[in-house]
Amino acid sequence: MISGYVRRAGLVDVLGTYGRTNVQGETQQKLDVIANETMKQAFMYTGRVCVMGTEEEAEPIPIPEQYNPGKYVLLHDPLDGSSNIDVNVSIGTIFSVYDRKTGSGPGTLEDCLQKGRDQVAAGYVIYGSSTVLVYTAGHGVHMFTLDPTIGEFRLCGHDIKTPAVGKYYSINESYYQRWSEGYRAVVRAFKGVEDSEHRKNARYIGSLVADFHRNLLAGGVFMYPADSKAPKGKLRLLYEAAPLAFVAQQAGGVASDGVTPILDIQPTELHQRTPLLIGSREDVAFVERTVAEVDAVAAT
Ligand code: AHM
Ligand code: MG
Repeated sequence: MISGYVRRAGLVDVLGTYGRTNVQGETQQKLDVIANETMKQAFMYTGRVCVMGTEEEAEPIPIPEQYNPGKYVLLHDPLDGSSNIDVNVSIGTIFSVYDRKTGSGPGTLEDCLQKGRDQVAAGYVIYGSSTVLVYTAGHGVHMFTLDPTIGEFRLCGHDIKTPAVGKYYSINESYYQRWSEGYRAVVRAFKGVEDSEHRKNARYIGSLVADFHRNLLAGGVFMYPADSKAPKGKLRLLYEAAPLAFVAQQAGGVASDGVTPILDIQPTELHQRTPLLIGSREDVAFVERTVAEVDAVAAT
């Protein structure tokens, strides 16, 4: 349903802002609101979910008793990268699933605040040149393309693995002045300023799902570090970083906040932010090592 809205966005009246801001103070696009309502309607009455948490709402949404709250917790970013909607750039839906912690009845915040390591499933849908679903339930990463002629998702990639070293680095380089010396050194190395040993091609769409998806398939590292303006980073742990970290891990990649694996961070808030470093194993290790070394020297 979300894919349908996104595909027709220029034709039906769903482009532009909604005239409201969400809990993080960001302007909501009409499609953000539509995607959020679609997710809520789709999962409210299934009997499988006990609580939902979404980027678009401040508090968790418990499934009321009369709709038979189920055993799963669903966290999602219904439409990530929504600032790209009006210019027809790929956007996506990210989801994360946990077993509930509370015994029965409507779920609570406690059910939502679990470590990424405990996810039972996670993935995303990317609305790109085709609509593709990528998910893991802890047994590899699988990819399906929506075939619009039959309205079904068809398997197009089984047990996907990401290269250990990638072709691409992805970061919003306009924040260079705000980064620590460590991240500046990393980006200089990727640009081949001093030597070409670590040189890579730069790719940055500004849509996390699209940047992650490209790097998953072609190999690479996506970075959204903490900086002087966003000391905790921008991206959200529970419905952006953790689900993609689970997919990355199942594909042989890795994710951290620069120091701690994303999957080991214990959340304390629904909308908690985290720096994010995610992608090919050796590339992430190189970034972590360089940042630690250079920042340690810069601190003396
Ligand atoms: P959103 O959830 O409000 O769409 O914001 C998240 C998006 C990510 O998709 C993307 O990686 C990031 O924001 C881009 O941020 P920036 O414009 O600072 O580079
Ligand atoms: Mg988002």
